[in-house]
Amino acid sequence: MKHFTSIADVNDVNQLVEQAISFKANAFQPELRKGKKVGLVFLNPSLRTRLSTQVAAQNLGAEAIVLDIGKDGWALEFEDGKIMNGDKAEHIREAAAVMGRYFDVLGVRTFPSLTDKATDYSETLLQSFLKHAGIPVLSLESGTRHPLQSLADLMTIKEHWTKDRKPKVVLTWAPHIKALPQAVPNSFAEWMMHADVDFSITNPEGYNLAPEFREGVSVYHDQAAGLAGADFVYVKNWSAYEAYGQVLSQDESWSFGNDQLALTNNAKVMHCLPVRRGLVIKDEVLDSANAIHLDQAENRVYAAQSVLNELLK
Ligand code: AN0
Ligand code: CP
Repeated sequence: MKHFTSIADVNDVNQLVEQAISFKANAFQPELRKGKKVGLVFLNPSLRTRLSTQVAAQNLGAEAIVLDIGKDGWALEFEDGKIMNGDKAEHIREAAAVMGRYFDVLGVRTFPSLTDKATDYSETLLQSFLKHAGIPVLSLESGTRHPLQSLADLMTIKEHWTKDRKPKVVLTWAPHIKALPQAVPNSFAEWMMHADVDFSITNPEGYNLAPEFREGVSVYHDQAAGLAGADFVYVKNWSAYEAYGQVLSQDESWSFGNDQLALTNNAKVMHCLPVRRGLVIKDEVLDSANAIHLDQAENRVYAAQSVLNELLK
């Protein structure tokens, strides 16, 4: 594996998940990637990704160094051929190349603008890092995807599923007061489309994901119909893709509570976090035995460890 920016970079998804599960049973193996250096660059906030990736690197004997580039670095210019007489002090051509000389792997978090669909969906920022760093690049969530989250999610589903039929996995939209990226739901859908599960999506009209992230997937605009018989429900807000970046609905009847849970097959309820309690998922569900969001967050360590172990080979 050369980079880790989407499922397309992975040769063997099963092997990556199995390796993550085996790291969970035996996490501290500091001889494996001893002395390697991982740079983690954040253009946006993070709790889990930042901490779990650092723990993962330590477990492998590698060192992770974090740069909050928006706060502590020079303001970056991404456009080529510009005369830089504005507020940007450094070009990505130099910034990424310099970091490429310090580290063995470079992790990057870049949220989408949610204003310019073409720029976001062509992954302009992530592509600039890929082009100029000259070392393996690890997505810590980009404009369109969050593959470390999706790997942890797949691992969590695998851990919790004991029956010998395919689980029914449903991704449901939930309300939020802000415009959030489509990266988490896009990525979850992409990984579920490759997994041995029966996958479908439920979201209000106007909230369909980009066509490439729902190809061959049933989409229900009636949440009750979508949730019927689910074994796993992944709850997430996202902003509209078609009316790009807009909040078209804040309909709290889509908040995930006991009424929704009752429609499922006693489903395990998932969320990537951070979650707004009461709005996205109700306390009655988050504090119940059905909720497995903390397992997902814990598994972020082993997902990152599995990926770093490959990228640092
Ligand atoms: C971000 C998102 O929805 O993409 C990060 C999730 C991992 N969430 C928020 O901004 C609340
Ligand atoms: N789930 C997730 O990526 O969380 P953070 O934004 O806190 O890293």
